[in-house]
Amino acid sequence: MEIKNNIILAMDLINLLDAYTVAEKVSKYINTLKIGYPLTLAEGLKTIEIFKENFDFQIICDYKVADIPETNSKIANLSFDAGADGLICHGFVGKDSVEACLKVAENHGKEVFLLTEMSHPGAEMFLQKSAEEIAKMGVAMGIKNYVAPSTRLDRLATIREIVGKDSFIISPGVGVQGGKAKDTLKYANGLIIGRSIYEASNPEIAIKEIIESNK
Ligand code: OMP
Repeated sequence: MEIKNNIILAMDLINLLDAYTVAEKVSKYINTLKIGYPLTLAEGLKTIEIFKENFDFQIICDYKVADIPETNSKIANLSFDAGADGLICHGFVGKDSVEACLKVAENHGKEVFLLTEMSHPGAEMFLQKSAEEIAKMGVAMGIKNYVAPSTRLDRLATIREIVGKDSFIISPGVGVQGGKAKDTLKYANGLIIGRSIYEASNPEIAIKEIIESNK
């Protein structure tokens, strides 16, 4: 996936009009939106089509899919049928559940992003202990795309080492959660950024500043 200016906007506003207004302000600078539960539960799967058709954005659906294989397949089919170009899936549920997402993605000619370790403090309690194994499982399964945290660069570096230089890592946590854009891009191919952009008084200036700071 080609990510313009290495920025994926996490569109976690819960009102379509507000989200649309932000998208209009930043669409010159980016080509990828991440849509998750907040906007989907508030406004429905139709939001995917709206952003694809009106802006030509690629859409990564962040449903952190984490269920039994049968249910994962249904979620993946609904996401890709709605127009998703990528889908974020949890790895801790194990190989069969991830395989289910992968199979549906392949049938649609779309992509799975495997979530290894999360960016928030609570990830240290349980998920961090399995993150390296999750990344290794992804490699063994032939997965090319990963999500790993910008808030712990040592962990991001370790995950990069495991998945290899040719894999594609997108990294959340830049901005409000404390991660730094330029440092993160030493290890990641793309930054997932939400509030620092959509809550800014001027999202266009905010995104331009992030782009400048990456140089
Ligand atoms: P901000 O913290 O507002 O920049 O948003 C970060 C976005 O990345 C949100 O949509 C989170 O749900 C998402 N995210 C994380 O913050 N941490 C993770 O470990 C994984 C994700 C994700 O999968 O996108």
